[in-house]
Amino acid sequence: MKTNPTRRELIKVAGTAAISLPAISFVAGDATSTSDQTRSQSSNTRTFPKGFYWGVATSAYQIEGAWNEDGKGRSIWDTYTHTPGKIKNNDTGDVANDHYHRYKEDVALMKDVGANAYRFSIAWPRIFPDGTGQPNAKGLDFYNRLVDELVAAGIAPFATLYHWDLPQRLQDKGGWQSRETPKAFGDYAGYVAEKLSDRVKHFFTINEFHTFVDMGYQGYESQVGGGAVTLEIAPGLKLPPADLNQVRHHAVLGHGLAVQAIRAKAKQGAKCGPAENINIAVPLIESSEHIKAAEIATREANAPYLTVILEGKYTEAYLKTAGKDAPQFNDDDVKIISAPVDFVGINVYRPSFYALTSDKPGGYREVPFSASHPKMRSSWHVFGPESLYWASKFVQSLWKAKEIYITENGCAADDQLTDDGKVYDTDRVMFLRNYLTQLQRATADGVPVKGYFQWSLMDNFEWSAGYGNRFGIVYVDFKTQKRTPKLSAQWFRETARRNAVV
Ligand code: GBH
Repeated sequence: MKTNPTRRELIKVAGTAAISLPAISFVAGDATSTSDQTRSQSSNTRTFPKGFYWGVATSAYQIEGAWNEDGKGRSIWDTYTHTPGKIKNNDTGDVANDHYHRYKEDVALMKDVGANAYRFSIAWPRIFPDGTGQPNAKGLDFYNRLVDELVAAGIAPFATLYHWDLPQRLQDKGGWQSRETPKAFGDYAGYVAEKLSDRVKHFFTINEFHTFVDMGYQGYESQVGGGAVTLEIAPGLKLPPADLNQVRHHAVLGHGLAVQAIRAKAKQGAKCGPAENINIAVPLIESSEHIKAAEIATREANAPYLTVILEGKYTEAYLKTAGKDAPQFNDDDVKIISAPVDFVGINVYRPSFYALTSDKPGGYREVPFSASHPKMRSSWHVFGPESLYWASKFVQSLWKAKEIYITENGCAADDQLTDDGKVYDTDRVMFLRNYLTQLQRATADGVPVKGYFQWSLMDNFEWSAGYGNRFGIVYVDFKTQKRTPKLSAQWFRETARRNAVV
């Protein structure tokens, strides 16, 4: 193992420090100008593979605003947030970060924080105001301008086609309960891929099947230390189990139809895959039998989503447990659902549960979180950095993914602007360092993780929590729209620049 940097490396480091960088600096002389002697020796071994993407992520409804401009149709989130009592403080995304008008400033911010990739989502009702039918040229123009700006800045655009803002017109016709919605989604996906794939080479179909279906169509109980919290999002329905399972089926069918349409319409070289908040069972004890138990548990915990997408069949246990409530489907459906993908995107925030072996059928048991298990700011946000290691590892071991992207990871914090105009989010820095250490461990094991997207570039509309839960590495004053990079932005930039955990 190398302990001292070579002269060449020192020159390289000095060289990078000399490039004039924007003003995110909290301490006089940051790590680059400190003598390398004082750097942790292990930092030499904490590097990521060459060509790794260091990205930041956002989604359309959470940042764009301009909810009724340039011919955009209504989405279910416009309806939901305009219904009093649904969102904390009755906040809405009507203006949000005003990104629709400030996208140039925001692309410059991405550059400031050292990102070389950006994951954003496209608002379906901007492109097809009614969900289907005539496209709205002005809606597409916005994404053309954004993509051009990114390319000019040397930032790779990664586009998500569905981040929950379903056209209200489709919801009126049954939304994801109807088989027409996955079809309409496929058509929309093909249209966007055709128009943007000369510049956008990575498309994610659907963001978080598990979240938008289970929280949107039934309400979801999330296990945390000492109990559970109930989570709900638009359209805020409470369907019985059979109907819920049918919605789940339509969601993965929509993904499959989108994959087919992208393959048919996109320029050569465009790649696609899902972006799922994988349910992740973490082995409480890292010995082979408990690891095996957690792997089995992870496969079952994702049965209606990633497992059927990547295996082409529902697991026996899922169908057996669902019984008469199992989804209605035919063989063609599962072929479409499991159309080969180029990569698997996973959003990882926490362990779903810890697992141990068991003699009971199935071979694993879930261990509840202790009442004092540490949490981040969000009610559901159990702290568990190893989840990032095991999520990546199991996606490879279970499904032999060729490429994996961490499409989201991050945390909310009680960020305060201090008198000196800065935000010292030490908890977020702690969170990121611990999670990324576990991701580096996965890449060192040979797991093909190609990139990491920090959620989020900047504070934004955090769904039911409104603007209270700040997830950004850039602070946003929602009265003035002023953006201020936090301490974590400086940390992220340093990590991206070194391609190593710092
Ligand atoms: C993501 O959602 C979203 O993609 C993004 O828009 C959002 O802003 C961000 O994360 C931060 O919340 O019992 O383990 O299933 C993540 C939302 C996913 C929250 C699932 C609660 C339930 C915890 N969540 N989760 S679990």
